Amino acid sequence: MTGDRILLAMNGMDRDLWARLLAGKRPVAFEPDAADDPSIRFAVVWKHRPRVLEKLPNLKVIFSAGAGVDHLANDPGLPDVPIVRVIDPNLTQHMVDYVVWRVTDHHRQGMFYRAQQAERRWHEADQPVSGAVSVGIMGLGNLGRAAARALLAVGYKVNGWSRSERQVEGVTCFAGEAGLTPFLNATDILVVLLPYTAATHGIIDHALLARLRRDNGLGGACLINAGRGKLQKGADILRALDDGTLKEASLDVFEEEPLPADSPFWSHRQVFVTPHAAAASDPAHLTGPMLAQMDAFDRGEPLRDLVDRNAGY
Ligand code: NDP
Ligand code: OXD
Repeated sequence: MTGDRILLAMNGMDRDLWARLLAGKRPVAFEPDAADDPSIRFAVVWKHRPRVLEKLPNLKVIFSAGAGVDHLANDPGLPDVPIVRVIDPNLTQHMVDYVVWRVTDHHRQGMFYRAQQAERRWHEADQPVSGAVSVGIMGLGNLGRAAARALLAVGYKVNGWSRSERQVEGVTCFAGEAGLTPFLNATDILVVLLPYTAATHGIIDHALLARLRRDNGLGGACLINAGRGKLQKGADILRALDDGTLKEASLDVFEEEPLPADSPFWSHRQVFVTPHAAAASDPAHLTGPMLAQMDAFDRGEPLRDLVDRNAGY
């Protein structure tokens, strides 16, 4: 136990549970009680109130309580200290489970069969085998690579797209602006696992969706977005669904969350909605590694899972 306190500045997460799990090892303080507390060297944050961290005179490291760090961009006074983000096997496995579930559901015509069951209709749809379906993953990071490995194990062909050139065994990799069109042209089911940055804002628009492969054994192209809502233009997705550019979509994230009650996505028969639930941060799995990183930092060892502030992820 050290004399330092960890600041918990969280909105939309159960900070009391986080505090209970951290407090046995290091004392915690809550924002706003600890506004300019010199004993605070570490802050664990999720959608924190802007300008609270800049008041901490001895802050050394910010820990994002999630894998995505776009929530930090809302703070114009973010101190210039290292930012550690979540890379956690439990969260990764949840995302892999979600992606495999949604890909196999679109592939095996889940929406068609659920609608048919409601009408008590007995008709067998054409069904390509997984090896005849290409899944394209936008974002070949920690989550995208894990999802790719699982999809390959099921039997799908897998394409991947990233900012820099990547090599992932079994995956046909594309990179950058030049790689985007060939990546999309070779993809039947698009899985979006990108971070939200200035460069990815609104990237999932009608023009991008129009480049997916529609002439396939599935009867059209499908979209799965579990990255961030602001990666997509919702109105373009609706237009793409209505004009046949897209066959179906599974959306876990939305431009506005919670999804407003009057959003057309709720009742669209080609859309499957989940409430940003693909892979939640579980403090029971995350606090141990965070505390271990704090101990390592105190011993002068390098931090892991650091955010590149220039790239924004
Ligand atoms: P990583 O940082 O490990 O990977 C990000 C990937 O996206 C990298 O491959 C990166 O390319 C690529 N990328 C970033 N910017 C661009 C760009 N402009 N053009 C092309 N590729 C780009 O992130 P994770 O895999 O850990 O997480 C991805 C996102 O998933 C998170 O940022 C978060 O938004 C979301 N998420 C959603 C959850 C949910 O419940 N819905 C839960 C957890 C995370 P390169 O390899 O070249 O760096
Ligand atoms: C995350 C999330 O970024 O839950 O971890 O969205």
